[in-house]
Amino acid sequence: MEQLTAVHKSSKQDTFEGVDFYQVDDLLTEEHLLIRSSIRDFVKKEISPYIEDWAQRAHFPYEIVKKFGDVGAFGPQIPAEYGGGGLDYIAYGLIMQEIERGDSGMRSTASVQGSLVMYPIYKFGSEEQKHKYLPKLASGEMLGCFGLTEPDFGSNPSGMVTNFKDMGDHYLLNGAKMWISNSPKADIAVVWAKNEAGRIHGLIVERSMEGFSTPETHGKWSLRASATGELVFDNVKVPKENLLPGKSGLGAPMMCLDSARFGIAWGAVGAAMDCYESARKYAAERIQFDKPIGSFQLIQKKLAEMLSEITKAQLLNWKLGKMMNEGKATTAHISLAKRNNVAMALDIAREARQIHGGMGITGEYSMMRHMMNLESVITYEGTHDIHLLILGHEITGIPAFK
Ligand code: TGC
Ligand code: FAD
Repeated sequence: MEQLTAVHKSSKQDTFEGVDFYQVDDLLTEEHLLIRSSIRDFVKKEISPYIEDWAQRAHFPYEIVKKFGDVGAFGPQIPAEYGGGGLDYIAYGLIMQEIERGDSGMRSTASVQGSLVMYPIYKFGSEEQKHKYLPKLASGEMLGCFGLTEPDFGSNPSGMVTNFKDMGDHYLLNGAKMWISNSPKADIAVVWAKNEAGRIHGLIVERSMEGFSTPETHGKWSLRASATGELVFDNVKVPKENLLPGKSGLGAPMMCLDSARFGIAWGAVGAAMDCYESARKYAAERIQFDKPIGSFQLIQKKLAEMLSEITKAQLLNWKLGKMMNEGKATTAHISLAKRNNVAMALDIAREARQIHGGMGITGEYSMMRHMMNLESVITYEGTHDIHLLILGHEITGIPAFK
């Protein structure tokens, strides 16, 4: 249970200056660099000093929602006329990278809002829905969540049983969703459910609707500063104007996932950079056998491999971002980056933890928190193996998931 103690502000200074071995910054525009710098400063001021305390107490800092809105972290890729940032996908990726350097749970809050709530409303919503919800979601006046996964349908969402019936003047929604980021605090949920013909549609469900509840999931060892919960629909009357009219079928939520998985591919690099930087500094300072541990070949091997993997992932992200901007990126392209970069970040978090020895298991350093967070990141938005199967399908033309 959350303790009612005052927030403990870390006295440690966040001095992160980036990792750029291959001068990838040369590929970015002035605008990209400015955006990254402003989000980096935001993370140093609003996340780094408090995140250890929030995570230890499994506390979701609701006040961060408005702050994310103010700094432009919600829907940067959504056009400005709806309150979004009107930015390109590389800018969006950089924002996710910087936030996840702070914490994957914080990035979850931002990427769910931008890619899984604002994006479907922008892409498939009516003009009325866009004007009603998008500016408030962009500013952080409203928080949203995305309900696709069910207790019995995770990797296989097409089997979902949550359903709605046409009652003439409204829809009647029944069923349950599980593992939903932001759900306990969300004002609205974009929910995927089947109609009487078994066709999947998106519906906007508001917290105030009778029969709708969002029980919180407790006891997580991962993403502890992110609020996760269920969505329970017990004969919820949903107004007909809350159905997203623009697209039906599994392809609709899958398009949202393409955008969110792209953000995760960038976010994971942020977590990896934070772990690498911490390990590099610790290796220079920690003395064993009368020398800095960074002078030992085995430690140098770990650091060299970390930097190599981060550099490859940065280049992968930049090229994928260009392809997203040009409308050329496919689901398989995005799967490759999400799968590669999250596994890379998890490996780096584990290796960096080892470089810190016993100190690495404490909250004095960030690696253990990143490592546990990344166990969720490697599972959500398609597990590591599901992304491998998406690539296998692309290569062979044969879907192996069923
Ligand atoms: P499949 O037969 O391949 O496709 C069914 C229909 O969907 C279409 N489609 C797409 N359309 C557009 N864009 C895409 N990316 C699409 N992917 C599929 C497809 O063309 C087909 O259309 P039609 O008209 O022919 O019917 O579908 P399948 O049932 O075999 O499933 C394929 C599989 C396993 C790859 C897919 O279901 C999958 O990706 N599963 C993983 C589930 C997943 O990623 N869940 C994520 C839940 S949300 C979440 O985790 C948020 S965490 C957020 C945070 O905190 O940051
Ligand atoms: P399962 O699908 O049961 O998979 C279990 C294992 O079986 C995995 O290793 C998987 O790779 C493997 N497997 C499954 N099918 C196959 C196959 N065909 N071939 C080989 N191996 C297979 N969902 C949302 O809708 N919205 C959210 O906001 C959201 N947030 C989340 C937050 C957290 C912290 C977590 C942990 C999850 C979240 N999810 C969310 C759910 C997430 O997307 C699912 O957990 C994920 O898709 C996997 O589903 P599952 O947990 O049911 O695992």
